[in-house]
Amino acid sequence: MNRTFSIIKPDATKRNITGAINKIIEENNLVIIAQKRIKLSKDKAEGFYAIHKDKSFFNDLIEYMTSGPVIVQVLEGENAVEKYRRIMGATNPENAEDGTIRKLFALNVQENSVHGSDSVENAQVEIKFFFKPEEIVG
Ligand code: IDP
Ligand code: MG
Repeated sequence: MNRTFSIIKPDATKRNITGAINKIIEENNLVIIAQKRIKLSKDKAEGFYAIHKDKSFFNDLIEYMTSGPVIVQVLEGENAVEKYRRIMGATNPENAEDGTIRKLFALNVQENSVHGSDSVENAQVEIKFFFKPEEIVG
C-alpha cells in the first residue's frame, strides 16, 4: 500500500467532469483518502511546479493552473504512485493509451486534466505541500 498525490486540473473542473475522473480512480481500486477544492495562488502554483521553472512552458503552466479551481487529492492503494501514473496516461493525450484519463478527457499537452506524483518521494513532499495530517483519513 502506498499513497500518491493527485490534482484534478482547471480544464476538468471547468467542464464539471471531476466525478467522471474520480469514478476511474475508484474503479482502479485507488481510495480517495483526502480531497479538497481550492484555487491555487500564483505563489503556490510556482512553488509546486518549481522543478519546471526553466521550461519554455512554465509561465503558461502557472497561468493555466491558477485559471480556475482545482481538486487536490491523496490516493491510497497498492503501488498507488505507479498505478495512478498508468491510469492517467502520457502527458500529451495524443500519446496516451486508450482508456486512460488523459486519453478520455485531456484537451492538449497543457490542459491534460490531471496531475499525479512521479515517485514515492515526490508524493510525500507533494501531499505535505497541500494537506495537514489530520485532513488525511485513510
Ligand atoms: P506530467 O504532468 O505528466 O508529470 P510534466 O512533464 O511533469 O508532466 O509537466 C507538468 C505539466 O506541465 C504537464 O502535466 C502539463 O500540464 C504541462 N506541460 C508539460 N509539457 C508541456 C509542453 O510541452 N507544453 C505545454 N505544457 C506542458
Ligand atoms: Mg510531472
